Amino acid sequence: MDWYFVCLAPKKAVKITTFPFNVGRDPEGMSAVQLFDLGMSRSQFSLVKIMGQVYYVNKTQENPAQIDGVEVAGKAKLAPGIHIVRVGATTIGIGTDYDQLCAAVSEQTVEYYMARVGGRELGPWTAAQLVEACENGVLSRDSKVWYAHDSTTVYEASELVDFGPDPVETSIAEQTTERRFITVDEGAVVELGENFKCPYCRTVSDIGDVLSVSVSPSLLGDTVLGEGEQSRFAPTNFTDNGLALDAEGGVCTEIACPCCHMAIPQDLLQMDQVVMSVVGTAGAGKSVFLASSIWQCRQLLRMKFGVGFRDLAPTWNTWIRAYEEKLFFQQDDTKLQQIEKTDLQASNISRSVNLRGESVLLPTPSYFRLDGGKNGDVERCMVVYDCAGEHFLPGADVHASLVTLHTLSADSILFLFDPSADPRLRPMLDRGNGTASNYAQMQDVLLAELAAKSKKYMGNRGGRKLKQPLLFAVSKADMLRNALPSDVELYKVNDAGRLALDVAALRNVSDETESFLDKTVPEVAATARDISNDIWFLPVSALGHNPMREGVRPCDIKPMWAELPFVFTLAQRGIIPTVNGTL
Ligand SMILES: Nc1nc2c(ncn2[C@@H]2O[C@H](COP(=O)(O)OP(=O)(O)OP(=O)(O)O)[C@@H](O)[C@H]2O)c(=O)[nH]1
Ligand SMILES: [Mg+2]
Ligand SMILES: [Zn+2]
Repeated sequence: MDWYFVCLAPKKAVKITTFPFNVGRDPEGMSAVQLFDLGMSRSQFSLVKIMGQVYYVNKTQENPAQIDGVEVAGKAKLAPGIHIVRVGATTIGIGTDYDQLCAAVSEQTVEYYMARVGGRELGPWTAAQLVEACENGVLSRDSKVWYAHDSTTVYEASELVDFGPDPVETSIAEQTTERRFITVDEGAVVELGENFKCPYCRTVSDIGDVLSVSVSPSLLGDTVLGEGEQSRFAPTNFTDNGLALDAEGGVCTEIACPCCHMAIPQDLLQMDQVVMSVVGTAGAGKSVFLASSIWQCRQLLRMKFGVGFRDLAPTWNTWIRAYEEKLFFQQDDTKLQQIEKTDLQASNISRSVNLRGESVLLPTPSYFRLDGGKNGDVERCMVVYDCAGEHFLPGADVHASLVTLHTLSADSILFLFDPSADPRLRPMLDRGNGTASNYAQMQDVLLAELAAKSKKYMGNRGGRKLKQPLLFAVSKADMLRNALPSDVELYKVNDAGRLALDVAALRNVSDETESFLDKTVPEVAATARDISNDIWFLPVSALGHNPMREGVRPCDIKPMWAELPFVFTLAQRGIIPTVNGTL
């Protein structure tokens, strides 16, 4: 009897010839299927055969599966016939009758899709709507399509929908006009035909559609960015070495997003992005934490883990540089320094543009180049955003303000929970000599709002769950030093003699922190668990002590695990090694 694995979104059909057969985001072994579903673990489940019987074995505690409508956290016997397995946002058919399996899965698959046609994003569509759009010509074979919850992997429509046999190849090579871009230093040429995601408006575009930024003074004024900016244009004339020429013959080296017209670092087009979003109510410590953690990453990541962490190019990272300078780079480090409260319209971390006749606020991230890593071959761009706490309040709609949209598709979300803003924790705080205080705020509302937005805008059919890991950090943990774990060694040398993240030790820290929160602020911990299957509770302190209301003296700053959320994110992506378990 043969067993089959069928999945329609993404389209995969496998006759299983070798057991165990492994499924996950990054499964092991030769007999395996990889599914890029963030609601799944790297190693989600295995099908094993014991004495002729096939069993489903869930390999992770985090994401239970539903098999034929019943939740399975461990093992289940699969009788011959057909079974529908739902895990993450993916629907899978496993069984012995291939045709019946395909029919059953297509009935069950209600995954949502987005598509891009003529510069516009369409969707979310169900699988049936996607097929319809292909049949009635809205989408063509090579239209770009992606899952609403994961726009980092973009497919051509023909990879997901059956368009019938390939048409006869026509010679299109002669018609295509050659376009290429060269980096400013005339280094690597960026290949066309690939996609990139704009870090400002989050639109996925073909690299070939990227605009150039004019340089000639007479071409000042842009339709989207306003009078003060050079116009953006689709280049048709180039210098011999491939640089675009503007209408006045000026040689242009800068490029811009075809949708929001924001200038984009050229290097970004050649690199995979790792997006980190920091979320928290006003005064939770986001800006201070970013300053401290990025400063720590610059110092520690190469030294400890062999991962280079530096500005992609200093021109792009003005706000984070200014934050870091305040806290860590002062001539007189005994003078009080203050990072200003981030304003809703703050011009350092956001910018207003005119998109399709509507005024919209876009975030301006900082970019970091990561290199080296576990096998020495990593080159990624870490994209980091800061926001004002008020941006996350219910009603701050993502359509008018795209400043928080990155959170929904970020690779990891760092939620900073401020113990000094919860009246129940205040009596327990050890404030030392510091006088800084914060207003009482309902912080779990923000988490619930985040999950609701994720559902609304990302087509998260699974309900309230986020798709990416949630790092629930108790910020300002210096004030809870006696109640939360702090003196734990989280980095350990692995068998290869390299420093690695100790997953078991991290799990202990997380469990201890979680049980403290369960005892003191139970509904906050419960809301966090409610919206995430992959959640870690970490105590962090950007400053290591409680500062004065008027500011902090740089010489007093002793960060505690400030780099940890970054180390975690890089370890989860295989860039930093792990010991005692996997993430
Ligand atoms: N005890 C202690 N206090 C901190 C720490 N980090 C920040 N704070 C305090 O928290 C205040 C607010 O920090 P910010 O980083 O400005 O908060 P934010 O989340 O960026 O706030 P918005 O910009 O309003 O959204 C600081 O001025 C400090 O007084 C820390 O590690 N320990
Ligand atoms: Mg701030
Ligand atoms: Zn854009």
